Amino acid sequence: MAADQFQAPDYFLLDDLLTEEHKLVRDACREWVKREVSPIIEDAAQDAKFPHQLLSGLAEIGAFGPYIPEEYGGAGLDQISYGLIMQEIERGDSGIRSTASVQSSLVMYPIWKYGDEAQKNKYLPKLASGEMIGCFGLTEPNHGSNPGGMETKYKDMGDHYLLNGAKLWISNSPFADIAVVWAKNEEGRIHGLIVERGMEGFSTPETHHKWSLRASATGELIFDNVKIPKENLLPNKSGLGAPLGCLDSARYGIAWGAIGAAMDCYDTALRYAKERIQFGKPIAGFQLQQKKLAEMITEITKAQLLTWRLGVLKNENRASSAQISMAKRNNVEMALNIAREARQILGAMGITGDFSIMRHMMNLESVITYEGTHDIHLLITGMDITGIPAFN
Ligand code: TGC
Ligand code: FAD
Repeated sequence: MAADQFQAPDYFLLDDLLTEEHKLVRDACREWVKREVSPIIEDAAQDAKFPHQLLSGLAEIGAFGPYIPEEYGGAGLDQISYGLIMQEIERGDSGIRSTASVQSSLVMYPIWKYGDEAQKNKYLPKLASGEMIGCFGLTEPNHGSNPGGMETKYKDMGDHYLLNGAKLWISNSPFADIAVVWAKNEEGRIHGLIVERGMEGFSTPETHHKWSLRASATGELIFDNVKIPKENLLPNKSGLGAPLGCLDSARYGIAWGAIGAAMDCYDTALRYAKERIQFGKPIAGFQLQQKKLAEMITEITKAQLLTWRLGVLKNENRASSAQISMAKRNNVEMALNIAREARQILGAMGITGDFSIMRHMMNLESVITYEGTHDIHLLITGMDITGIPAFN
């Protein structure tokens, strides 16, 4: 793959809206992605291998628990810094951003928000340093968009719980040290449980042959009479709102991340269009190509503004779940459309691994499905504005 020449578009001078700290955090991540991710990511994706060597670097740039308080090992940053970190990592690859999203928002967040002091002290510092990697088990073979119907269940056996069931499509599961798993108790109430690798009856087979997120490891979580110590139940929140609350945080990060993938596709296509000569002049000089590029930068700019405003609201604890859904849905579709158009600007070269565009495009086919499908986020907006749920 050619050297990473990425130059971030900032058409409306949005850097003026960022603090010095935001820019420092963002620039450090940007440099790290150029140095550590770009040179190896194409091979990792082609080989369908998660690049484990990136884990310590992700921890060093603060990508594991950016907004978790420093007393628990997190970086203690605000929500805009968190977003910018996700943007920069996904500029490199959505699969690497997935690992950071899951660790921060789907593993550290529920332990921080719903766990007790002993659980926070036991797990959060190790998760922040990357010494421990986590995954999040909500989706099941028969329950994707409707997690409330989950069949995974646990029984109170007096001195421990007994967990049975299965989760599917779980990012990081094949190598995670712990899993935050959502299961129903005997009354049908959903609770979170921390399941540790090595517990008898717990296995994590990998899902192979993906055309998308190939540099991310995806797998199952299988629980066959797994004995869970009682102290591993997250005590401070139950019900479907508990896992959905974690998803709000992860979906927010994805809204930023998708901008990173879009910026990379736009920047690559713009550079290529200026260099590629056909009919005696750069293809960037043809109106059809300019239309594509002009529409891309317009859509990126709109997404940047929407997402920055969402970050401000999030910092003030005023961002609603429906606003987060709108941003996730808009930005992922925007990025996928830009990836498809950018791919065409590169002609045949666009289908090769010499450029990042096709990898982003295939990755985004997962991003538009996970953390709530494109349809589900539209229905969340529909419910919010009409007051009528149309899910069933
Ligand atoms: P509903 O009756 O609407 O709600 C049940 C309870 O949850 C509350 N709630 C929320 N709380 C916090 N945040 C949200 N976003 C919330 N949405 C709803 C709600 O107030 C209610 O609370 P309570 O106290 O009244 O019980 O639930 P429903 O069953 O009708 O479903 C609604 C729906 C469809 C929106 C929801 O199920 C949904 O979002 N489905 C999509 C599932 C999904 O996103 N799964 C993602 C799995 S994790 C993943 O994909 C990780 S990918 C990681 C990576 O690699 O980056
Ligand atoms: P389904 O729910 O079966 O949906 C199929 C289609 O029907 C979709 O187009 C959907 O929009 C549509 N549909 C469903 N319900 C409705 C409705 N009411 N109205 C209109 N249309 C509807 N999950 C985890 O728990 N943890 C993870 O770490 C994780 N990582 C993932 C990684 C990857 C690479 C992928 C691809 C998925 C991951 N997921 C994870 C699962 C993901 O969250 C689910 O795939 C997603 O929620 C959709 O569920 P489903 O695939 O079962 O689709």
